[in-house]
Amino acid sequence: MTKTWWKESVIYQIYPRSFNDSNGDGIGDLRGIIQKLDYLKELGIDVIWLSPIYKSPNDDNGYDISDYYDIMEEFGTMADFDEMLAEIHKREMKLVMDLVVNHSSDEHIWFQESRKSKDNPYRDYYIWKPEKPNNWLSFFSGSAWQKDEATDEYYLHLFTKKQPDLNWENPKLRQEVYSLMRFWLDKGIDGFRMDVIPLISKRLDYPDADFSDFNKVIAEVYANGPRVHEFLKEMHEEVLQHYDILTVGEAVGVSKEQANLYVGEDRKELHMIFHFGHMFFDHGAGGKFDIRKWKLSEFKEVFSSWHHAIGDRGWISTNLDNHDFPRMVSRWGNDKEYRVESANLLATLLLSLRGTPSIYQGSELGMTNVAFDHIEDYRDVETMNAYAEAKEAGKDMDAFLKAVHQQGRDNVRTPIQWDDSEHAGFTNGTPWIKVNPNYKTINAKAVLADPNSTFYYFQKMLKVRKEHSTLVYGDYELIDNNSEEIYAYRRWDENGTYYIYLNFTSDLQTKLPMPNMDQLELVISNYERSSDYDVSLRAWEARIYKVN
Ligand code: ISL
Ligand code: CA
Repeated sequence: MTKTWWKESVIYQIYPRSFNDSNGDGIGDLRGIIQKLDYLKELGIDVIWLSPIYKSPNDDNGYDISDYYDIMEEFGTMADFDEMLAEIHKREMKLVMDLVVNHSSDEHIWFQESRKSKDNPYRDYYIWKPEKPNNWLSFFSGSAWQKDEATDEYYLHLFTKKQPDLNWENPKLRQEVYSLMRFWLDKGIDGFRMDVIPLISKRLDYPDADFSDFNKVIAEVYANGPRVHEFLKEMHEEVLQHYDILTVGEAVGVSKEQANLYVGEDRKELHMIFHFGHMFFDHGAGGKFDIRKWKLSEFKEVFSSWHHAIGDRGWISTNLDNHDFPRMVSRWGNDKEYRVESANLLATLLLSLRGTPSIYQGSELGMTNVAFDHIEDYRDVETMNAYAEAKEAGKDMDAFLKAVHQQGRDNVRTPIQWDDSEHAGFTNGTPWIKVNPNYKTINAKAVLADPNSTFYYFQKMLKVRKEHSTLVYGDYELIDNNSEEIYAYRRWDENGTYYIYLNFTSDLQTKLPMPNMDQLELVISNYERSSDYDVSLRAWEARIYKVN
């Protein structure tokens, strides 16, 4: 297996709107990021993935771009950007930008032109049909086709109607994309996270889909279209191969069997993908707000089977949350009495699997989901649309709000809790979305003052990954497949063998599948070690051993 910096790096995702506000307008910004770079350096991450900062009317918080060559006004200026990039590089960290090119904003000049007339030179930058060709639905509720008055035709939008899909069949459009990518790469950025990249090639027969299971439609109809690999190879040839960068595709709808078609080293497409194995698996047939219970054995199976499916041929990136999914500690851990322990256990998992880990902002603080009482306090377009749809359908709205508390995207978009002052020190003004009321106890000031905090555990675990390259490159084997309490696995290569034990319950676990104890040296644990507990695991205890 080839060894390279982007396999050894750890990514930290910044959602700029919610990170740090430097000028009191209630919105996080680039200068706010600059102020916190020393904090990130101290944590020990290598690469910052920045959610979109391009000019945008913010229908979907920047995932609707109206100018790929400019910075969103609320976030700052190009000069701020250049300074931020220089400051990141000065600290020997790297910057990966979000590339959102499945769709643009309807306010992009291309779409403004495109919608004017059928013979406009930009008409073919988007996908227009005289009639709705099928029953496709948007990810964010309602039809995926929107009628536009000027020409009386329909355009495709897989996300909101302010996010028209770009027409990748058009070679001119593809060249535009490659040009804008070069613009940012020539500025010196270190790579791209590619938004919904498996969706760029559409099935040109536009078949009807069966929406009794939306995630199945994504996988079987929207993603992995006939020309997707041709387009990615062209992008690699034209742009990517000329730079020493990290590329990671958001692989919505990509199965583990298809994954190496995107990331196989011989394929010359992407370096790695974020997979959705665990991200959708608690969704019922009715989608994310129709929650299904999961078992630990299923969770383990996701990571095991993805590891084996990719094998030594390709690479993946792993995350346990991001700006679209609930807080990791609330989703996979216990965000009440074992919040700190379980956040640390999840960090142990994330940082001891093969694949480039990505930590979402605030995880290192042990930040949790939020439960606003009123729908008016929510901001996310997905949540708002789904709420309106549920109401229209006469659903039980109290139950729906409860589902939002568990699954809504705003769970991870509340402002970062920097201290216990008003609005958690995020802003001097009024934040664009309310802070989580638990900021008085959960905040950066508090964790930095407490040697036993999540922050210092994450920091320590980041060091462990750096110092033990087996955790990066080694092979992986699950130990006790069937346990619904313990996640245990072995990592090994020519440099050593490691055993990782994670107790995913709030009870003491005594039946550990342990090899000979006196050969084992403890590398890290999220509890103070006490010899009594060598063969048992306390609530949410995590331990890594090295075999001597
Ligand atoms: O948010 C989700 C769960 O409901 C996902 O289905 C999400 O829509 C999907 O992963 C695509 O996400 C990406 O593209 C969207 C944007 O809203 C997300 O924030 C982004 O990560 C459209 O650009
Ligand atoms: Ca601001």
